Amino acid sequence: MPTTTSAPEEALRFNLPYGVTADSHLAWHMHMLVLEIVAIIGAGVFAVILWSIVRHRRSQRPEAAKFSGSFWVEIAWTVVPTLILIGIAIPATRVLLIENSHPDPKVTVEIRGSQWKWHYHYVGLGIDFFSNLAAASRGDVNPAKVAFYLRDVDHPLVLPAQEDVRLVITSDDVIHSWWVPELGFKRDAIPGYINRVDLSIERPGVYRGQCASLCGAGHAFMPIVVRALAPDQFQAWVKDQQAAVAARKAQSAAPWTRQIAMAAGAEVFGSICAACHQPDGKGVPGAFPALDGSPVVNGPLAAHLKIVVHGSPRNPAMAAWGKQLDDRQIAGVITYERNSWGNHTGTLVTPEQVETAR
Ligand code: HEC
Ligand SMILES: [Cu+2]
Repeated sequence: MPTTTSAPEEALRFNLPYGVTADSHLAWHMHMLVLEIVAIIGAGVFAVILWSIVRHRRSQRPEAAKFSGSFWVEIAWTVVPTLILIGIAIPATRVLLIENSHPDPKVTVEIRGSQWKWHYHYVGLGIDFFSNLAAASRGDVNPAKVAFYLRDVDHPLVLPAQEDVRLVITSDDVIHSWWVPELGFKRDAIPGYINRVDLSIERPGVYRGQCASLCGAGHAFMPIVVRALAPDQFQAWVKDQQAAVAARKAQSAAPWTRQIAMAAGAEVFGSICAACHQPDGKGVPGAFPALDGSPVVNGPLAAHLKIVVHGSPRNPAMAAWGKQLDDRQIAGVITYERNSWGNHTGTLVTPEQVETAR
């Protein structure tokens, strides 16, 4: 089985994608082999059916022949399918063995699925972020006017091309599935269980996929975007990210002001909460309550802190964000909610208040 980098002629629009990893090419060739065998068998079976219909039509042979049993037919229809299955099993096993033998990776990324976003953690690099549905696909928009409607994210998974990469995949809540067709695999993200995939992407580019396991109301809203960069560009990206992390650390030592709280809150709200409560805070009637004008948001702080930190006891969609966000992020987002849209409580929530509420 050859593993060339460019798609052969047969890789037409409606076929399985030829992909950009060795595994996807192996899977593609396996798929073509089986497709050819199946096509030949199909043609043979239909030829016999057609021939029988024509040959034994009523005007030719009204009387059916009466016989039973045939030693050689029994032998043939046992032996021939067995040989076909063995003929498929040998190359298929070879592909599986090749796919499971990989060198140690240069980069390892831990992927966690959660309702309804992906969390990427670059092991040992100190880089960590959530990947959410892009804002342009949210709310009441015209899909025809949005490039990559429901197929774009705010922060793509950035990986080096031409280098060995390991992905370890798990979930924080229900079963999700991480699937980018051009990478040639799909792996379930299962809570309490870690699935591993090793890959090397042949060339830089943007590869898109989505969650492939029905995981609740927001299943269609957790796409995947992989941006593969040339190795030196990837190193530059890692440096940038690490500098940003350092800058954020330095900033978190700065005094907590209303301006800083609102900025931190706007970022958290836009990347996480807006998916359900909508960017304008109006929610989705019947599914997600409006925060604009909400009695909780405009009422006593304790109850507001409680639902954001510990989640809703009635509806698991409103998760315990205390587990995913730090004190400054939660203080920020609550301050933001209490002072945005039509809400003018004037409250400035501090990280210390969040810590006490945990
Ligand atoms: C996956 C959807 C989802 C996301 C994301 C989400 N929420 Fe909620 N939220 C809900 C639902 C559903 C309720 C109603 C819960 C109930 O009925 O008890 C709710 C209720 C609330 C309430 C109470 C509002 C009221 O009037 O009862 C607040 C405040 C709130 N959410 C804040 C947030 C914040 C802050 C974030 C982001 C950190 C967030 N939510 C993210 C689904 C979501
Ligand atoms: Cu999912």
